[in-house]
Amino acid sequence: MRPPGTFPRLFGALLLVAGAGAGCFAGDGGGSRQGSGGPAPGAVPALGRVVPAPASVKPGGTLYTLGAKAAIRVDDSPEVRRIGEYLAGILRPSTGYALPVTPGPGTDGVQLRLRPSERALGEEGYRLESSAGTLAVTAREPAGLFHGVQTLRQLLPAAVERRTLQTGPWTVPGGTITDTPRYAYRGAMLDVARHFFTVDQVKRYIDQLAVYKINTFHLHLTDDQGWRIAVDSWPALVTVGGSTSVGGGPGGHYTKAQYREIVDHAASRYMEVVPEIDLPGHTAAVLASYAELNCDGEARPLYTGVDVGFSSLCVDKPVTYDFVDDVIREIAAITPGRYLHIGGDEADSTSPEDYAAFMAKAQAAVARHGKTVVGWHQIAGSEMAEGSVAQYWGTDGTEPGEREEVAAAVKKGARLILSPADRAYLDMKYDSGTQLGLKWAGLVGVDRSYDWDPSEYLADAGVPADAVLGVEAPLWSETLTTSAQLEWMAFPRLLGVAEKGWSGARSWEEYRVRLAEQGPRLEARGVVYHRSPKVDWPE
Ligand code: IFG
Repeated sequence: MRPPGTFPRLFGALLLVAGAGAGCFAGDGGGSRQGSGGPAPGAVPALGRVVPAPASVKPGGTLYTLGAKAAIRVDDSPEVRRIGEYLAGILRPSTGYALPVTPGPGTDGVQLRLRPSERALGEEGYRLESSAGTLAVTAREPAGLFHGVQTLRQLLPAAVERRTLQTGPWTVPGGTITDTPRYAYRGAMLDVARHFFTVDQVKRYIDQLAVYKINTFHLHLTDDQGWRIAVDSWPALVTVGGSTSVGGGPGGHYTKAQYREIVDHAASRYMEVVPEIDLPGHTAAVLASYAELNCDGEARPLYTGVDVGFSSLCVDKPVTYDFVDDVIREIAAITPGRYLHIGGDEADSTSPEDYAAFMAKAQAAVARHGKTVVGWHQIAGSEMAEGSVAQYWGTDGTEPGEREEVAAAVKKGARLILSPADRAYLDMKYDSGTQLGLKWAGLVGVDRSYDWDPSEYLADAGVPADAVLGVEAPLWSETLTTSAQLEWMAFPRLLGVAEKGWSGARSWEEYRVRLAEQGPRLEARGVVYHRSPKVDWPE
């Protein structure tokens, strides 16, 4: 349980004044120039200076230079053409080149080609070939082409990311990259309940995640302080439950059309949206919206603090299950993805027996409406539905018993998403100077955030590597209200979690050289990021 407290309004004023420059939210004065050793930049071949690290990098041959007359040559399919236009949208403003997206054959210019016969590339893999006369990205599936485009943009000079005309030359190191992901689930979560973020703010975050091959976007839509998604059968959830936020500021919510806009935008970046309706705890906004959902029939006041664990739906009332089924039915109907997250965390005001009974019914509702259950790992304390997924958010200090409960669920077939709070929680303070964020899981610097191996992480509890679907980086918003604040907390640690998901575990000393090169690229894209003193950021 985290200490009580409210979101000091001071932050809003301070941070507005500070603006969006990197390092403006830190007490540590931003990055330092001197490094602490580690391999010289030369140790990472130019072709391999990509995050996440590609599976296979074979530098060689001559570099490719993008010329003013180049075309982007694509298969004659709407989806590949759209990926071509996405790439053109990145390259045209900075190069000033026309870069027509041209369907049909032709090997000059940049090629984006689907090769269904390339089975080894799988759902998301790609091959990138660069030489004097060729720059080609090939993949078995469109998602692979899209990920290959993210690698291509990182191999071009950082200035290519700017939206104004830059001087070239626009070169790509020579060689071949063959790349496939280690894990199928590579996620990032945004808490829009503690503080609301608009559709455009969410789309901006999605676009930043796509650069690092994140493929799952978990939207934490409901919590004690706010219900953020319209439900036709229970309208007061947003008119009352969505009317405020942490600190008592303005609330907000998505209409179904706006939620669909987010889902479609994520899909255009090959990201699956996982909506979370946190139950039976974290439900103060629900209990304030509908008197009948309270055991005593009395509506509760809206809650704008930051405590957790004090709320629970009324497990004994049949109307609770009408509510649960209605909500799950309506959210499932507007969610094309496979998963529906039902939370299950910090239900400290629900007895274990009631929790198990509630979770059995809630999971049945998810299955009834055609989705696969995801829950925070406390769900392992109930009978987990067939094929369901537990999202582990423990820390190095988590009780062995809790880890064993998760391992027992895995033995019965549950799968895991790993989000260790003292590694992957992007709302943890970087260091003692960090003004934003929380520290209940400890201070999480960029190096500590990178210091774990998903395949081994729960091995001592008996969890085999193949039980891990992947990783996810949650960003909780108790202390965050603007995109600049989200970005400063998320970047650069998100890059390390994305690498865990795509590349698996690698050495910090090698990674920190590649991470340093991402600084100018983040800056060129206008992303606010923490210039951690643990990284030798270039000038
Ligand atoms: N734990 C709570 C979140 C949020 C978080 C902030 C989970 C699963 C602490 N539950 O993380 O609601 O308050 O770091």
